[in-house]
Parts: sequence; structure tokens; C-alpha cells
Amino acid sequence: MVSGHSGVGKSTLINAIVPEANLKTGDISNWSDKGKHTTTFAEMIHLPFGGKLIDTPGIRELGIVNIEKQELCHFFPEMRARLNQCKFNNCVHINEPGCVVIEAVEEGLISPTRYDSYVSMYYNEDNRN
Ligand SMILES: Nc1nc2c(ncn2[C@@H]2O[C@H](COP(=O)(O)OP(=O)(O)O)[C@@H](O)[C@H]2O)c(=O)[nH]1
Ligand SMILES: [Mg+2]
Ligand SMILES: [Zn+2]
Repeated sequence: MVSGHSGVGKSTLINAIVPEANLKTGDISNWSDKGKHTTTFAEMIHLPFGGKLIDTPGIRELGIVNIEKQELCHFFPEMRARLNQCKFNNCVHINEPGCVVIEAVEEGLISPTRYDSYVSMYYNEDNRN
């Protein structure tokens, strides 16, 4: 399996080994053309000399592309467990009053690094480049 940051040359490398794979490359320059909901998935290539290779999209593509901001918190179990206790039922746990997720972070019940990851994923969605 080939994994790593988007644009480092994974697909190009596999194409060099197996030209028939004909994988799409050039993620960096084409990034802005990609719709937010473009399905990006891992692809398995059968090597003509035996074995298999799996090309994977970058972490950000893989993890966030089909997640709506509103549902991102559902992927954090420690947040999901508290969601229905927030004051607003459409709370996104960023700066709302009465947010039990933010309270749990302040009380040390949710790890600040996990919450930071949540916030950066929340904002990265519109910032990718
Ligand atoms: N200069 C240079 N460019 C490369 C190299 N490998 C890939 N690229 C370019 O980097 C861009 C991203 O490559 P790609 O294979 O799509 O990366 P992936 O996102 O890791 O699959 C493409 O425009 C490639 O042509 C390399 O070894 N040298
Ligand atoms: Mg690729
Ligand atoms: Zn909340």
C-alpha cells in the first residue's frame, strides 16, 4: 500500500512501475477543480509480475471529502456521546453558548488535542489547497 501526503508522487511512481494502471496524477495543480464531493478512494492494482499494489488518496482527501461540517463531530465518539445535550440542536461546537462539547474540553473530559483536530478539520474543509 502506498500512502502519504497528497502530491508527493505516489500515483506517478505506480504508473512508472505499472504503466497499464494509468492512474490519474497531478493532484496539486488540479486540486481546485475537484468538487468538494468528488469521491476519492483507494485503488488496487494487480502487478503483472505478481502481487498487488494499493494506491491511496491523501489523508485529507480520504478523510474529509464526503463529510459535511454538520456531521464531522459524529466521527469523534467522545463528542458524539454528548451532542444531544448542546443548547442548539445544530451546534457545531465551535463557539456556541451552551455547547457541552466545549464545556467538556474545559473540564478536561475531552482531550484538547482531539478538539483541536476537530476544529482544524472543521475549518480546513473550505481551505484546502
Ligand atoms: N518534479 C517531479 N515531479 C513529480 C515527481 N513525481 C510526481 N511529480 C509530479 O507531482 C504531481 C503530483 O503527483 P501524483 O503522482 O499525482 O501525487 P500523489 O498525490 O502522491 O498521487 C504531479 O504533477 C506529478 O507530475 C517527481 O519525482 N519529480
Ligand atoms: Mg494519487
Ligand atoms: Zn456543541
